[in-house]
Amino acid sequence: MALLWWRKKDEGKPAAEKAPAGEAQPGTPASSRAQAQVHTPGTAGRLAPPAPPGERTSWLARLTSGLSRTRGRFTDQIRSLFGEARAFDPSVLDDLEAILLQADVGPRATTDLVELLRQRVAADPTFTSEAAMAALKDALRERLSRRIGPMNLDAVPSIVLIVGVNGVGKTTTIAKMARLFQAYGKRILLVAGDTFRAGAIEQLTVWSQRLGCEIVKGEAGADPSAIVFDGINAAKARGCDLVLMDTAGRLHTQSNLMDELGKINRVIKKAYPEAPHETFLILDATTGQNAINQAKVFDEMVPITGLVLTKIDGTAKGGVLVALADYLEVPIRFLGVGEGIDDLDNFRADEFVEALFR
Ligand SMILES: Nc1nc2c(ncn2[C@@H]2O[C@H](COP(=O)(O)OP(=O)(O)OP(=O)(O)O)[C@@H](O)[C@H]2O)c(=O)[nH]1
Ligand SMILES: [Mg+2]
Repeated sequence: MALLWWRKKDEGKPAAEKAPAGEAQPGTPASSRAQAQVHTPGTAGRLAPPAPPGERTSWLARLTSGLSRTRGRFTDQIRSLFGEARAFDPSVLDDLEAILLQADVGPRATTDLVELLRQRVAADPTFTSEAAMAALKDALRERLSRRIGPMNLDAVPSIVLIVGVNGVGKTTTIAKMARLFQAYGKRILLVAGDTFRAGAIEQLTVWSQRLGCEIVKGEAGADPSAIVFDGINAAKARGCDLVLMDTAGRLHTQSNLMDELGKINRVIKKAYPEAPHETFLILDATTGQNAINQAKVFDEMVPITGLVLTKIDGTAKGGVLVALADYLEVPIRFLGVGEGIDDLDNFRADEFVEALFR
């Protein structure tokens, strides 16, 4: 189900052709500078290998469970408001408006959705509550799927820069993404670009050991631009498929740290003009609509190409995805629904709506 664009590329490819994580490619040159900083972990403490993509069936269950708070406040309230299999009563639309706003769906989508139902019931006196529910689901699905297209991750190596404010789940998301891509036989390199927060390098190093993937890191307090530069060269030299770059958390109001992000982006481009292939802004779903502001400010420093919503499991306001899809030009790419290594997958609008209305 996940990562369809890569599965396509890999179809028919014998397993032996896929580079196993943590094993040097024969005959690949390695710059001495990069080599000095690349760490290939041993096998101690490693996670069990990820389930092959076709067998990763538990995601819908995880998503459904992750959305339980939102379902309790949003879906269940709408269901009881609409009632069952009887003529739709337009007088409930004011209450529907309040429920949508409380779930952080945002004013634009709220107005549109309420208006849609108002028109449908006006045009059809036999319009039922069941039909209203179906219309609501269709409209949500349509709004959420507007900007979804393939990710730009065909290049080898592909560089993904991960940015966001403090504590939103950047580093954990990198580990989960690495795990997801490893299931497709991809060789991953992590770059410890957060040299600012004490313990950040160690945190990513532990993940690299558990995942069994390589990591490029420097000293605490070092210039993160130098680390990302080394990371790109190491990935090229070692034939890695995907580079996931961690960065320090920064408030969008801290102009010096935001400027640093601009510099990181420029240095990446110097080492690899087509990179970063994707820049994902990690957003904590519990932040609500402030996420829209964060996205706008980050985008001024580094062009954001996709969003990752974490901590879906911690909010009753999962409707914020609809607001993000409405107000931002970039697609939602991944959802995080828990702290576990397998609690992340691609965002798919139909699946999300299905899980929301279970
Ligand atoms: N419940 C839940 N917790 C999450 C999720 N994603 C991350 N977390 C937790 O959020 C906390 C912060 O995660 P980190 O990955 O360290 O966040 P960060 O953005 O890298 O933090 P800084 O580097 O300090 O800016 C950790 O306790 C994670 O386990 C999620 O989807 N659901
Ligand atoms: Mg971090």
